[in-house]
Amino acid sequence: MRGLLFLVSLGLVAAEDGLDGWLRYAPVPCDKGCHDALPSSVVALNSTETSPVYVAGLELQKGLQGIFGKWANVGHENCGDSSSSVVVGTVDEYTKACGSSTDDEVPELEEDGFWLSTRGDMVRILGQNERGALYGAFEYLSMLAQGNFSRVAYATNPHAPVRWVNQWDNLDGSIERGYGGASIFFENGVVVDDLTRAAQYARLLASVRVNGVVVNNVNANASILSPRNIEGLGRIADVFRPYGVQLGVSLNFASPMTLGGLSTFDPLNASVIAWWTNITDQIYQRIPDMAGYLVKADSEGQPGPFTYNRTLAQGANLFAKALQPHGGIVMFRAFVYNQLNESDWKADRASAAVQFFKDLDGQFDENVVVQIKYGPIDFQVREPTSPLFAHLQNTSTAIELEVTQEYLGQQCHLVYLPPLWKTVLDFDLRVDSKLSLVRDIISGKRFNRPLGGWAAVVNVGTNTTWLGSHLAMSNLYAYGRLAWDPTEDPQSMLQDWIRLTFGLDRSVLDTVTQMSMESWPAYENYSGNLGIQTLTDILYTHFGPNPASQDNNGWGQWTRADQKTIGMDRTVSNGTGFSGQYPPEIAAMYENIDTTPDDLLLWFHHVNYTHRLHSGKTVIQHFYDAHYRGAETAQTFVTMWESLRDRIDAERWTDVHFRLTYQAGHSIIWRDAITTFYHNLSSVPDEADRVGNHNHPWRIEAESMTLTGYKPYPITPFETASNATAIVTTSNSTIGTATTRLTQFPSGTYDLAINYYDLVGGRARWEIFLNNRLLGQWVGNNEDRLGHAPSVYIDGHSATRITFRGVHVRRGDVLTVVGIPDGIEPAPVDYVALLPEGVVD
Ligand code: GCW
Repeated sequence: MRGLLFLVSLGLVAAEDGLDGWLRYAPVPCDKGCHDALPSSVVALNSTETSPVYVAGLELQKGLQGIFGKWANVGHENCGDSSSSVVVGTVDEYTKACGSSTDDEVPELEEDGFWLSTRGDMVRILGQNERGALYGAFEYLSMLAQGNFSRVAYATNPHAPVRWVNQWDNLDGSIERGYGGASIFFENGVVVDDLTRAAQYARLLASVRVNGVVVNNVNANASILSPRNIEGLGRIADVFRPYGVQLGVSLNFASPMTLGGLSTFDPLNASVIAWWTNITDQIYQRIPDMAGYLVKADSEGQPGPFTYNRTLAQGANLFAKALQPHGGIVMFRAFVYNQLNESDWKADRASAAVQFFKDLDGQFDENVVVQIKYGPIDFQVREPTSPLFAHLQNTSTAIELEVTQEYLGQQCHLVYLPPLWKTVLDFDLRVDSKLSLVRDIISGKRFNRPLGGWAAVVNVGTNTTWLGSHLAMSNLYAYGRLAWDPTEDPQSMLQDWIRLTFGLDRSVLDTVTQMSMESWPAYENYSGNLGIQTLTDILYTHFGPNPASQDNNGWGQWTRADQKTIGMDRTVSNGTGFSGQYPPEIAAMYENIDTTPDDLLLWFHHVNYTHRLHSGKTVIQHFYDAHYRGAETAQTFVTMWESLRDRIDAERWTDVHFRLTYQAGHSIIWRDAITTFYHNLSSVPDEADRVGNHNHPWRIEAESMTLTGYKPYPITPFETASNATAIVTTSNSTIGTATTRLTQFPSGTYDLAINYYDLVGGRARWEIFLNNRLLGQWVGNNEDRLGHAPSVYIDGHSATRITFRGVHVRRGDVLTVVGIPDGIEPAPVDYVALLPEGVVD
């Protein structure tokens, strides 16, 4: 019985459903010597249960128990036993309780900073404030959980004061661009009763030193400020507070009118000012430590000061003044742009942020932070650094990143993001010809600003994996780490995360490292290359391929691709002039095609498909090759993961395996769609003869099979089906059969891949037979398992692949696919591929 209890307490029998993220405290080998050296008691120098120091004490207890099976009592009264205790508290609390000054040991700490010492008898974790002490406790536990027993003594301080996350949660419980289930905060217009998940989220965030969460969507509903919802927000803040996490609120600019019943929301109107002052005071009455507001104004249909011919600065300062007495800040989004006309060669959405904000520099109140997306358009797979960072020298700024993979595979593709983020954070804008790294601008260092920092759109949901995918959590983890110290190395942060998430096994470490580090380049390769942007459907889901959707609309995410040429001319000399928004050295680099790096060529220049890159390849051949290479890399993720089968618990292994298999299939859909599209448009042949001419010797097009109850169906966009055609059942209640005799394939063992479409609005079934023997069957239920934005169409979002491995086939065997439609899903099939081992079709 004791043994069982011990196992339970170790967490060995706990479900590995992802809920604890990287805070699992899984057992680590520790011999007797190691065990004896561990602290046997914890002293948390604050006895108030809601204080972060108290929480740190409990966390240390839980960690020691989980990692080593060692029970440590937590005391609060005195300085503890000088030997074998771990003491956690603020520097002040420590000095008081322990009667000793820390002056000669602990350097001056900045807000939220901490000092950790495992030297000497006692482990000491001292924060500049309570939050810092909690961060230190998590740091110590992270070392132990990774089997790191080294003796250390160091102080660490944050890169910037603002280290927030944004949630785009709607009050009805849905989440805009969220792929991990429903909101953990809201439901039916109000805050949920049970805030357990909110507290668990705060715990995860605190462990990576995130100090603020804006809980509702920037496309804000004014009723977030109803009395009932203010009370609800108060309850959320109450569960955040013990973790040192502050709550922020997104506002709807028109609230005084829509919620308050005023006849105006003019930011200079006295009644409007009074309304905001009053509501802000009410919030602070309930939430004295509220972090502040986040505002999206005059953007994508959101109301703002332009309605009254007021400036964005006047709009921002309205909130700044209401918050100022309470110490709150306004995060004011720079994502402001208008719809444009593509027939205007000089029109450019990328120029909008600088155009709107440049002249406002210096007009924002001191507690305003302008929150700037990393690139000038919108979270694409590659963008140049937003030039706005160079223009706001008398305004505090923050960078906005996306942990949620809106344009990057929506957590159904593995994409480890820090290497992408680093392209911007480490970018030197050369303001006044001086070193001007973006990371030094947002920290306030470069322009001597008192505020600044970080925001990441995260969008966790009720799924136990938080983001919808276990592997995607490395992005949340690394975001927090980078916001604390942007000089951290993406790979070493990743490896900490791997050890904490999957344990210390060397092959797990090496394999997940390799997959993750290869994942962003692979995704860029099979989505959009050379700075052309993610070639996804921008009008609908932002998920699967649809390059044509970029152009011929007002959204300004144009490629300007025609039969001969592609790319946006953003030069000053002949284009939109966007390159001239950078400081001179950078502007000159991008203005000149010879000095523009290949990976941003099509962002800045409009060229022939046959233009030669620095690499020596033509643009179009680069497209072809990159897409084949990217999809090939994605296939290897599956085999790499399979090598870890016995090294990872079945629950997480199976879940991740399903997603990686899906990604491998979808990467081929991406590859084929994009290469086919540009081959069709440009008519430039692929030097390797893969693209066009339906050159897929291992495929059998479904429409070429003998069909009963199935009919050929042309697909839009055409490039999202092999040969532009799939088959669908002749009605929603007719069972379809597609049959073929395998005369063209030599006898042997094959992987049998079937490309089909899985729409929302139905769970069709498919069965596959070889000579009347059932080989396999599946259900079109990805909508229950994947979480990406769904599609009701047969297109690049719903296109998917299933593979049956190791199928023995003799020449002349008969292959039959049976499709049983359901709802609106007419059991669509694109093609079947018989793949000899190692062949990617
Ligand atoms: O990228 C776009 C998203 C919108 C989002 C907007 C924004 C919240 O597609 O869903 O709206 O950006 O950042 O405001």
